[in-house]
Amino acid sequence: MSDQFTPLPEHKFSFGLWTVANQGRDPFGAAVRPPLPPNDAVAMLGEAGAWGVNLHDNDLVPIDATPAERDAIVSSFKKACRANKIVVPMATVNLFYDPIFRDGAFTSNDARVRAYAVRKTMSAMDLGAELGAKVFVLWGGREGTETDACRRADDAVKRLREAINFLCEYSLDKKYGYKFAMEAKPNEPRGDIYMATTGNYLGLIPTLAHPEMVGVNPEVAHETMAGLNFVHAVAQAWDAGKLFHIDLNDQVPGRYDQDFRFGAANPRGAFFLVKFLEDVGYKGSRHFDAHAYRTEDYAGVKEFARGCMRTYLILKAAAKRWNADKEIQALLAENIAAGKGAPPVNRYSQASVKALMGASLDREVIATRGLAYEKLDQLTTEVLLGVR
Ligand code: GLT
Ligand code: MN
Ligand code: MN
Repeated sequence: MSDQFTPLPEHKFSFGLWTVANQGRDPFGAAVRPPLPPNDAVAMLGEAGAWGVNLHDNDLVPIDATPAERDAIVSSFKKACRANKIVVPMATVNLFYDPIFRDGAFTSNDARVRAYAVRKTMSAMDLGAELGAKVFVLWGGREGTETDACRRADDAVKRLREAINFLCEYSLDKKYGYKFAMEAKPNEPRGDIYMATTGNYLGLIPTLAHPEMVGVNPEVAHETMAGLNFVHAVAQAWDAGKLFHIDLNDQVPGRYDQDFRFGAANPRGAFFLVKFLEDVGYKGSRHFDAHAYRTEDYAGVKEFARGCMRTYLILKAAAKRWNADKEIQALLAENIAAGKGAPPVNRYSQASVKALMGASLDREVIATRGLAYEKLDQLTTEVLLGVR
């Protein structure tokens, strides 16, 4: 049955191969689902109505595959994508699973590890380019510490910068046209990760050799783990022209890395996020980096994938109602109108200083007027709960 919340290619919903094929392993328990081969995962995504699939190199090609094995896997995967009308908008590299990365990849003290990590990333870029990916995500999950005795933290930052610069040159050299999207996380699997928040990356990017090629991939769960407001991080990235990708999922603050279905934990936060992305006209993938509960079989995984997309579209419809709500818009407009006639401070000049100094700005009067945010918030709740 299709309704107004049925996903379409134009919605650009994508999933990581590692998300739907996740077998439900956790630090305390074994896999609860049998392996799902990549081609079957693509078929499932096609049935669920997704548009794209994203992958790490080793989600598709085992780390020890021979070149001939690699080529056979890739050509059969391409066929599966075509047959299921699924594209590969983003690729990434696994720099966290293999024991060689136990003390980091690009930031490791061991130059052999750094070299291996850069070379592995170059191969992953080749793979992504072959599949049509234009965005390359780098998640530095192991780029961190348990003890800061191991290295000076600014050495780690320097090494990270060198690696990103090297990889930008490789993309230029090969004419891959990649945009790199850097993904932050505060901790897990390391005690502390160097690039803890999206803001950290927004600070690093201008120091790179090719800042125009590098942006961010903020993840709901990761900023939430850091106790931060996700929409604010996304908004700053957007304002900087750096929102190259986004990882949608959900997370309760103060818990383990949950990667819940989008909107499962904090539908209100998800609403403001969807409203932001739709209001500003974000054109990139709506990528779900989430896992089905460990209680599920693959029928449940498919429900999980459908749920992520359906919730996004329900919230998008709610955002449209919110924007069209006369009472909500009137409250917002009244707050803006209250400041009418104030001297502008958007550009400095002798005239603007003179106007500013001469203006009457009565702080007591200004602070007296209630802002009606209680009403605004209640109306938002009513939109969200479907009674407006
Ligand atoms: C890993 C992590 C995610 C990253 C992926 C990209 S892999 O599952 O938890 O947040 O986006 O490397
Ligand atoms: Mn992620
Ligand atoms: Mn995550």
